[in-house]
Amino acid sequence: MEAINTHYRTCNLCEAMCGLEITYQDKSIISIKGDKKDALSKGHICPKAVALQDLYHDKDRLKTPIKRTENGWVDISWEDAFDEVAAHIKSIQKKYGKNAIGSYRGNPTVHNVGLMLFGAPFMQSIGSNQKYTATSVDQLPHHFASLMMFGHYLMFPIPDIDRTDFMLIMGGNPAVSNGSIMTAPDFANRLKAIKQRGGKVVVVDPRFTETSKIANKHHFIKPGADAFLLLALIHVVFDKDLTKQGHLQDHLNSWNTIKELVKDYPPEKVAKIVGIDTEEITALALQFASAKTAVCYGRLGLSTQEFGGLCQWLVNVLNCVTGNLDAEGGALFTKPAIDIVGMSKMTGKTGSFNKRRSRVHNLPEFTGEFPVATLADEILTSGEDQIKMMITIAGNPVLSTPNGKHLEEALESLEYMVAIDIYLNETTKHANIILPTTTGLETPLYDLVFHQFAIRNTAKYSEVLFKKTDEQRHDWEILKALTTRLSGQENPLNLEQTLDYMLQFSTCQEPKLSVAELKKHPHGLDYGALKSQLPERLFTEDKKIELAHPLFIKDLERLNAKFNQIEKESNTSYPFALIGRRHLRSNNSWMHNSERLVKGKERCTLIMHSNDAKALNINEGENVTVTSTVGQVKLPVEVTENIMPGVVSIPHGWGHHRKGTKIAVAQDNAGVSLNDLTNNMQLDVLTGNADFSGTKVKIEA
Ligand SMILES: Nc1nc2c(c(=O)[nH]1)N[C@H]1C(S)=C(S)[C@@H](COP(=O)(O)OP(=O)(O)OC[C@H]3O[C@@H](n4cnc5c(=O)[nH]c(N)nc54)[C@H](O)[C@@H]3O)O[C@H]1N2
Ligand SMILES: Nc1nc2c(c(=O)[nH]1)N[C@H]1C(S)=C(S)[C@@H](COP(=O)(O)OP(=O)(O)OC[C@H]3O[C@@H](n4cnc5c(=O)[nH]c(N)nc54)[C@H](O)[C@@H]3O)O[C@H]1N2
Ligand code: SF4
Ligand SMILES: [Mo]
Repeated sequence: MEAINTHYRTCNLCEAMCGLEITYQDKSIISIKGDKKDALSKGHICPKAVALQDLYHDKDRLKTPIKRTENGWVDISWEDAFDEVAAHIKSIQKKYGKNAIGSYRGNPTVHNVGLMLFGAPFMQSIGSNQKYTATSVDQLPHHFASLMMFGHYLMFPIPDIDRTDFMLIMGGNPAVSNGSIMTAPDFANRLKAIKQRGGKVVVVDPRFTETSKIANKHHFIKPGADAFLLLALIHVVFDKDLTKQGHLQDHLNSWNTIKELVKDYPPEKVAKIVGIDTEEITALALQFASAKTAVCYGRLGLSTQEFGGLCQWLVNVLNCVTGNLDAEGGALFTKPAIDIVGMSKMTGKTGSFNKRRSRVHNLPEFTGEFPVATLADEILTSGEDQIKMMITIAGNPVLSTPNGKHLEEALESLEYMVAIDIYLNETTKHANIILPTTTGLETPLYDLVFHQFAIRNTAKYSEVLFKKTDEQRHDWEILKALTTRLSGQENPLNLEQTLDYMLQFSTCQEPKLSVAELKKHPHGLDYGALKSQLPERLFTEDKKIELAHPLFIKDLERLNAKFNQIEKESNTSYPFALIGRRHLRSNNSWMHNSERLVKGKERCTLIMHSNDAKALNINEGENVTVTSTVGQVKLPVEVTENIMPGVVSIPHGWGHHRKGTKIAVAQDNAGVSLNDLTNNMQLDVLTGNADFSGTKVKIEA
């Protein structure tokens, strides 16, 4: 027996970047606790971190490549697997053209430094423009707004939560999700601290969420109506002369255009559609604009709706016209040690929109990718550039993208599919070859992305805790091996060397950092709170913020048409609006194989308001059928007052009943998939992002 050791690392499961203190002996974990000395998280963790050990010990996890044959899955050596995959990519491209290879990269990609650094060259070596990621079922509207307003798709304004006096949270539930596009571990206590220093927290959400419970005030809102509310809030700010330009006054384009545009949206006009009284909307705007500092934070529920692009634009506009953009206590831009945004000054990669359109549904490209809404049809529709082979990397789109059943059908029709993943699950079971990777405790970590979205500038490198076995491969090793075979050139650098290169290349920290230096600081390095950086940081040509890009102005026509349509509409065949929800012990679709996390009360339930339940004669715990235009599921009901009447909620990421997977615990706790009800053709036409907030459904006992 070895002695008991302590290891410090960052949790890779969500965006909060919590520091962990792990005690272990040999290959057994004794405890996983929050690292009190961590530069950012100061000891906070959630139950998922403890389950990192389950992931490490999970018997269902794949460790070596498997290949599908007529007699089922068989083992295959790494070298044979790499050769076979590369040969298929080449032969399919020879037969059908470069674009016949489609790819989908999922959420854990951004939590995995190996996938981040070796993914781009791999994609380049394939050279197909049929690229898809989870971005278009998530934060695409944020990128869109940043590109149009600040000239860079990654320039996200981050709420200065620790110094603000007023926080308006729309479409986010950070008390459960632990925050997103805002790395702020221990969100709940940071919100409580706002109240303790005399400030205010207001939540706008169709559900009275866990975050709402902490807030001073919660407003129910009808799903999809946020753009109207934001326009009305900005209307009041202008109408009552509460605008503030501050240090940005010479750097704002289209101020008068915004002022004119919002005249059309007084609170009394939108109140009914939004579901919030005129007086309440006006009061909210007045409180926001007159607070010493304030910040509006709009997250997933605002992005994944019909007007996601407009919403994220208007959130930025509200912050800007009240003097809270690039200002302490408002929303600030970051400058991390590896500054991907800053590096674009040299690489020129600032994002792109509409450089080409997708083949089947004519949807716009964004920064090299197409909306995943169209993926299934790009596989199923014949013609030039039809996808014949798919590569999925760290993604489970069968459960995580709208109309999953349609995608299942598409994946089955492929000539060939490869999955780089840790499980044989709902998506990877369609592959011909699965290339399994190390994960969690077996991998090193430097959060390239989440340092860029964090409320403080910090830097931290986590070393491997448990060395992988000789037969395992890291994600980056797999990508590198395939890239070499495709390009004919071997990249001489390994992961650590590549990271070192980036630390040297990045411009911010003096003296320059290195991996060796970071290793000396296992709790991370703190470079302090965010600071004002505008106008210097802007990537727009004229170094000004574009407050009213023509694309947004044009999209208001679509919003206005919606206004007139809702006025007339009475959709009786599908009377309920379906929204999603997250749970502290889930992580999208893939942590349900941990007994520790799934045990206890069933969580894949339909939440429904008691008045609605009564009207339909439905009792707590009863099974109901939920039907949308694309599918049907059956699940138990939870009756509550904590959701807006007319709105129902099902968590996403479940539906593990599908046959042919190897995730036994998840299968025993299968639930149903929300995305068997959502419609892939329901999207934000402006950005191409999926719209699954407010899917129309009917409910039967
Ligand atoms: N209706 C509805 N749909 C949603 C959402 C919603 O709120 N409602 N949320 C959306 C959001 S925000 C997101 S981000 C997407 C997520 O969409 P996806 O990324 O497609 O789905 P995940 O469930 O995160 O699947 C992650 C996959 O990566 C694998 N994996 C885990 N760790 C590693 C690793 O280290 N290496 C490799 N190679 N593989 C790994 C897992 O086994 C799993 O197959 O879902 C979206 N879908
Ligand atoms: N425990 C846990 N943590 C996670 C994840 C997880 O699966 N589990 N996933 C991670 C990922 S990938 C992401 S992107 C983040 C997401 O983090 P958040 O953005 O906090 O996402 P959600 O918790 O889904 O919160 C979205 C909220 O929007 C509300 N909503 C739905 N429709 C509307 C609408 O039309 N208007 C308004 N105003 N609100 C609406 C929902 O009721 C919900 O409360 O969480 C991350 N953290
Ligand atoms: S909040 Fe996120 S980063 Fe922190 S321990 Fe939980 S899953 Fe890990
Ligand atoms: Mo996400």
